Amino acid sequence: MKAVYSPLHARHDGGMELHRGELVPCFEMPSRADYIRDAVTAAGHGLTAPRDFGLAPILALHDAGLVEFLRSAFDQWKAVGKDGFMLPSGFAARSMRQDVIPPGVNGKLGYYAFDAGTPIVEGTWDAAYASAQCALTAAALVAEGERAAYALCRPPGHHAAKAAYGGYCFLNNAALAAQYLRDQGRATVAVLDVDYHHGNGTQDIFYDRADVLTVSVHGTPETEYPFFRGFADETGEGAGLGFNRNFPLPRGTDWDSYRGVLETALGVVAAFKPDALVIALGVDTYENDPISAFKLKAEHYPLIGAAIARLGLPTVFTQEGGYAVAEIGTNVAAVLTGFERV
Ligand code: OKP
Ligand code: ZN
Repeated sequence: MKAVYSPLHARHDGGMELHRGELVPCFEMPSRADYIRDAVTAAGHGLTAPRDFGLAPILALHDAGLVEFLRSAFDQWKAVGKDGFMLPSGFAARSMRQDVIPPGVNGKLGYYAFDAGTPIVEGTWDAAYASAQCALTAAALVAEGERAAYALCRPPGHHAAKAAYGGYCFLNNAALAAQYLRDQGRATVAVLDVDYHHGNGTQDIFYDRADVLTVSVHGTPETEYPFFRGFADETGEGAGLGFNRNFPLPRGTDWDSYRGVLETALGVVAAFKPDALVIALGVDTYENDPISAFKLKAEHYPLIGAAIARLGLPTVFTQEGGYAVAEIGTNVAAVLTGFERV
């Protein structure tokens, strides 16, 4: 399948994240995309550049204030004499006002971010915008008749909510792909998130809608990021009630435990009878991932791809996590190859 790739991802670089009490170089680093690009190319998936769909699809899903902040954040940072990377230092947690949008850049960081692990650098907007266009382009390829397409999104997107960013994510690439397919006449779309971390942003964006089913299989928020979303009792609201499903799994989950839950999640997707599918594809379920705790091995990624393919749906893959950098490319390519062999 075609792999949509932009070199602009590399502009998002140089940030540090607050990780378990220490400032460390961001695990979500540019070399991730280089390894993936090389591996998917070697596996025969041709690279293609993204088209530019502009800001309209982004503003259709995300709060205008968030988008304007992401666009101008680093300029605001420079205007107060700062350089390097931006992290928030205070959040609107319980007891704080939720209705105040602070006028200053440090307050806005805390208003729009939900963690201190997602640095903004000078090139972050350019990279996030290009990443979103990669997802939209992959969705367009599928809308135009391709069986499947892969968006090599970096930065990732599945944690980005309507009006909040975090978890290395700024714009929700998988949601943009799903909405694009809806806008092109697919009446119903499912998003299945197989990243190690709960896809809280995608859940948030579609939580009150019945036309887009969101399903996520992930490390339990009882111990795993993002901690405050991803529980099994989050099933949607209003018209969307019953159209969100979460499958939290404990640390240490191996393939023997994972495979059955994946089949259950795929069964939920199949029962919805969607017209198209978006896979939020993280390979941080890998046994050697430095920030995750599942035990999947390289040999299991083709099986995941094949299981997805058996749904028989037009499918867009968006790249999400995966931080065992040297193995991320081969694990991603293995999913795509496993999919195509069915
Ligand atoms: C992104 B994706 C917070 C650090 C927590 C966040 C992990 C984000 C994973 N200070 N790290 O789902 O792979
Ligand atoms: Zn993840």
